Amino acid sequence: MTWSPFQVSGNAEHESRSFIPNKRLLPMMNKKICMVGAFAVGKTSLVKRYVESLFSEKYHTTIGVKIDKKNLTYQNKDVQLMIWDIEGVDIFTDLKPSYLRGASGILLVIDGTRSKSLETAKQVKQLVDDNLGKIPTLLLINKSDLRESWQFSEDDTKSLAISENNTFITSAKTDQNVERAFERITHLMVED
Ligand SMILES: Nc1nc2c(ncn2[C@@H]2O[C@H](COP(=O)(O)OP(=O)(O)OP(=O)(O)O)[C@@H](O)[C@H]2O)c(=O)[nH]1
Ligand SMILES: [Mg+2]
Repeated sequence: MTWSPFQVSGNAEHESRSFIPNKRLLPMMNKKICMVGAFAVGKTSLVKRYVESLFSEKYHTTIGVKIDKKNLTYQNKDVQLMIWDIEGVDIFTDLKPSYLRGASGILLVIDGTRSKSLETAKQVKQLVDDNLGKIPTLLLINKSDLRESWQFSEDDTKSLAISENNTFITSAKTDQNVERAFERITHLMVED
């Protein structure tokens, strides 16, 4: 078994039932993560996979924002992730800067099967940079299970200026790299 600094302890609701006040020496850290990108790239599916270990082929577009919580322990620090799953950008919907307020980390999601989602990601990244400055940001190239239908290569994503260390090829369907991506953003946010 490989060593990991993480211990995942389920979602906040489950955690609160077994909470023992005296056990905690340090206050819990709260970190807000925003899932952003074009519509239908898989933002909701990635959160559902990470928080509930579930996947569905059905598409229910997100209206506004949905917030999920996940508790974990990172290097003996209790961390509560507040995951803001924000409605996708399309011709009718821009990313609302107010949703970004207070974020400590960004997961920018694109869909490998739709090159338009990369174009949208460039605009979204610009808006995030303008509003939040430099904060930990990962690029998730999602739907790796459909790789034969991908419309662009990893090289094409270089214009987003997100390093290789912070780029993950994911699949909410097969669970590829989903946990690793959330662990990486947690590491960056806690060490920040
Ligand atoms: N094959 C495959 N399908 C996926 C994957 N992730 C999401 N999907 C599908 O893509 C569609 C859209 O997924 P959502 O998670 O709702 O996408 P979203 O980005 O939250 O969409 P909006 O809320 O409209 O912005 C759904 O039909 C999902 O089942 C994946 O990794 N692989
Ligand atoms: Mg959604």
